[in-house]
Amino acid sequence: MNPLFDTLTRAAAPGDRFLERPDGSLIRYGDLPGLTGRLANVLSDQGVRPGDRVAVQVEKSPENLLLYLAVIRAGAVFLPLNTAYTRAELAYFIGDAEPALVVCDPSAAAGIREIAGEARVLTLDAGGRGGLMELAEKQADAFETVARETSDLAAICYTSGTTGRSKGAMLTHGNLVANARTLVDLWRFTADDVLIHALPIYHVHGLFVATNVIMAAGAAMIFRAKFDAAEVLSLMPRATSLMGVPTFYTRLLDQPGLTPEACAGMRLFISGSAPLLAETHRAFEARTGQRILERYGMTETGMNTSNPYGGERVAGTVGPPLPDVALRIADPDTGAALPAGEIGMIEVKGPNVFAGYWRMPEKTASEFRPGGWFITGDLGKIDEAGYVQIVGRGKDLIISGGLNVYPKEVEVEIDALPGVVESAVIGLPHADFGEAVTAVIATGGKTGLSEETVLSALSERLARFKQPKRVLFVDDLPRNAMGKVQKALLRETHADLYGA
Ligand code: MLC
Ligand code: AMP
Repeated sequence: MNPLFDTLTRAAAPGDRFLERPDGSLIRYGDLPGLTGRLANVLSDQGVRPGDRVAVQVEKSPENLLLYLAVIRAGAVFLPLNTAYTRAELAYFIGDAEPALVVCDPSAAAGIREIAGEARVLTLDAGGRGGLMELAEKQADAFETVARETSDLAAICYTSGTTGRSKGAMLTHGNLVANARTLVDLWRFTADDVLIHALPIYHVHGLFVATNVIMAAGAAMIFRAKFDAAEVLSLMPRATSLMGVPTFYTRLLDQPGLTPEACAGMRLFISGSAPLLAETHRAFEARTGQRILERYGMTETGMNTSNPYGGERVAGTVGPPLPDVALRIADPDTGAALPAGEIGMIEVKGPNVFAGYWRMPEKTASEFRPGGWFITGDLGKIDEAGYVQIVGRGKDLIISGGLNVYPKEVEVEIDALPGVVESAVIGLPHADFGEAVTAVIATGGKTGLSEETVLSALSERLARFKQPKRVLFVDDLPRNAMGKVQKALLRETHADLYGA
């Protein structure tokens, strides 16, 4: 038994559609044993053994997804990496995870070989071609699926941390299977569904929520390399569902063609990864007659709460906990459970909760309370109807277009630049990305440092989405009586910077 591979590949009949490529050609569920078998044979030939990590930084393609399935089938651990990560960032991930194999874009291969250490390096390009697929073509279809326990690791997904050091969240077969099955039932996915898949597959939303749920239901997806609002709108008549970050929905609202008729065949629009403004929820309903279903999760836990399919989907809330997830609101300092209606730390427990941070037992221990409650870092409350409302973040986190940016990571890079006394990185309201990363730099009254110099210095060091959209200069940063930088004041002062 291989819990995750079996769950993903056994729900459909062999002739059922799995994935429609941009050129209209299809992969059917019956093609998967051969396609993943060949890739799993390559992995085995390359020396990838059960439990080994396979790090993958490639453009989104159906072959990228097949590689994910092959890694799981071979009993190895899938380690997806955002394509925006720079070489400096990659060096850390590879050093920390010690993968047996790294699969990357051909344009990055030479650089990655320099930092790959013992790992083998294979290539896969945006068109699904490269060294990996050339080797796969020479392989046999047959591969004996490696048996795994539910407690075995299926994936490691890196998330940034408050300290600026990324942590690898270890997700087990059991975590991913439990969450996929729960969501299939809750959101009523069946083999008749067709999902427009326009999210990246290097983060849990596009990889586990979208792909795993669709496959566990034996449903189909229309697969696109990236989100394009006009294209997604044009696909709706052939689809039943869409999963996206709030930016998808604000960009769809800018499309004049977004009408009730255009979405008449769609039964479900799901949003998550960042707060969906109640205003967006209402505007979308006014334009389409459909209420977006908002859910809440994170890399470490998969999905925790969801607005109901049948019941009331309440704007500005993320709904009740999933049926198999226990959720409580606790005092952030003491961990004592708080009564309904009070604001505190959201803590969760359930089969979805990860197995800890890779090689960081102390960090793992500090994120759990006695009794096994995982501290999410999100602040919220539960209303009388049992719906969870997220009211803020205990963690100093910016979410831009559904991607997390920890200010510390950006500040460390800025502070290292000549002429910088110190910096504060904050998220400011932005109409497209929800929040925009913004740097406020103290120069101590000296001049000479420009926005361009700072941005160009950061471009080699940080992924594009982490780089500030604007850089502001001040003589000194505002501090409170305790000497702490007043980020709230900076956010207030510059709230209108992007006119959102
Ligand atoms: C792209 N850019 C971003 C950005 N995405 N900047 C800040 N934040 C982002 N999210 C940069 C580009 O590099 C480009 O830089 C410029 O902004 C404009 O790009 P664009 O063409 O408009 O962006 P686009 O490619 O359309 O991407 C926007 C997006 C994408 C929102 C569609 O970021 C996206 O798909 N986000 C989803 C992320 C996701 O999957 N999150 C889930 C994490 S899991 P330049 O060089 O042109 O200036 C999770 C758990 C859970 O959170 O609960 O789900
Ligand atoms: P990540 O580390 O990328 O998995 O991001 C997880 C974080 O995204 C959570 O801890 C929340 O802060 C945020 N998040 C996810 N879904 C929602 C949502 N529906 N509303 C508000 N915040 C969300």
